Amino acid sequence: MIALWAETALLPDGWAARVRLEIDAAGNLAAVRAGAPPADAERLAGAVLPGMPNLHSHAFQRAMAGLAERLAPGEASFWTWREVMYRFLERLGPEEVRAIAAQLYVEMLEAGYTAVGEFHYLHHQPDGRPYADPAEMSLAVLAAARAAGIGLTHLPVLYLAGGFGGAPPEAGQRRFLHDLDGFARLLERLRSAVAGEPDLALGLAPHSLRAVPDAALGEAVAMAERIAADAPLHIHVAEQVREVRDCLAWCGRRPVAHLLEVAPVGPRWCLIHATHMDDDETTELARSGAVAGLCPTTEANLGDGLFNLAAFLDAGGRFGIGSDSHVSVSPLEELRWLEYGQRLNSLRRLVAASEAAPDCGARLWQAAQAGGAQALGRKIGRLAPGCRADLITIDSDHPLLCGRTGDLLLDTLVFSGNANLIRNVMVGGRWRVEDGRHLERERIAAAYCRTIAGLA
Ligand code: NGQ
Ligand code: ZN
Repeated sequence: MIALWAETALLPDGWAARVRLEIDAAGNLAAVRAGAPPADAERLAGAVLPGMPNLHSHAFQRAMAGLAERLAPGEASFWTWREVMYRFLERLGPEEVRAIAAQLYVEMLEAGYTAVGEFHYLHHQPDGRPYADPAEMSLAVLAAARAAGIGLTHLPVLYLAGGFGGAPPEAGQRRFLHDLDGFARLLERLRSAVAGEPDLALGLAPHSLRAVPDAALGEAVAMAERIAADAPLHIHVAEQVREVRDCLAWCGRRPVAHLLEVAPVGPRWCLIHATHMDDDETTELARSGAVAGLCPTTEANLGDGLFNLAAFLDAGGRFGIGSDSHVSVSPLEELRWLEYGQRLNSLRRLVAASEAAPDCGARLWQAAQAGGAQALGRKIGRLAPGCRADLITIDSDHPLLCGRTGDLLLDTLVFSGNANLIRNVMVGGRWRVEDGRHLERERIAAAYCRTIAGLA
């Protein structure tokens, strides 16, 4: 049993003073008490928050940051970026994926993310044949999560087609493809690979409506149910205007409307990039209880468009954040971009705030924490008994935060926290970051740099 004590901490009901946290041997919070004396507990400096879930990651793309910012002849679009990305991944095998993911997860932890949803589709060898062990790439991702000590929901991706209506896949997509039997075997294998590890979980991700025809989507839902009744289901849904157009041409419905029609979308679902929705789709998605998986820095980088946040929140919608392509690895930047996009577009301020939650930064942070935890299907995102002991401490001594407490501290952190103000990070009862530095930072960074140098 470990006991921690903090001057102030964000609990499910709001900020509390003099908080004692007891953590059991399995890494779960056993007791959380406000108004407690420090007694025998380890005293934490600064304010304590639950760690932030990062609900959408393609880990390998971290090593591509900055490599798609040079104009080639013609116009640059999401689709030309995707070609660059397909060429980049040709050079990656299991060793590379493990080194990149470990480095990324170290950076995530230092930035305050304590859990990640890894939307994993780089399954096979460059020529499309499975590795000797067909789960090899997934196992590399799990090994990276263990090495860095981040909580991980592994979301193996089902990918069958190159476009709506079962269009044939492109050559660049052959590493992603399975038939349904092969995919079911992969899932079985991964079930045992994560069993007994409380910081690892398994879900499933049909890549998109483009890549998974309706009938197979039904099969995917059935397979998820065999993992667990509430296993997370993630899907890319309506990121690009062209995707919406193509979907309309194919089935007569917009992507979110179509998904809501053909799949039992509910609280265990996470719709990544629900960017382009009309008003009906926005309220229907909110009512479904599913999480909108928003990735504002990637969506900005790729020229996707803006999510309709105000209407979605008004309808009671839930959202979480992901760093997706990892062009940026910072929950603060995701939340800030989410709000600033809305302000620039609507010529208003404090779009995410409401009468019940007037502090904009605090509302964004807490909503993303709850939505992210729901989407990852693990007991995280709350400092409450039974949840994983995943927490971060904020450097309240930094001049920027001088005199700031409670929701004003979160408002300041979200909108003005540029220097990293996160000091210590714990996952499942173990400290992984101390004084702003991951305990394995040097070793993991050196392995990453060696691997990347070998790619050139
Ligand atoms: C992905 N990424 O799977 O990595 C996608 C691009 C696609 C983002 N959408 C590929 N940001 O959607 O076909
Ligand atoms: Zn994605």
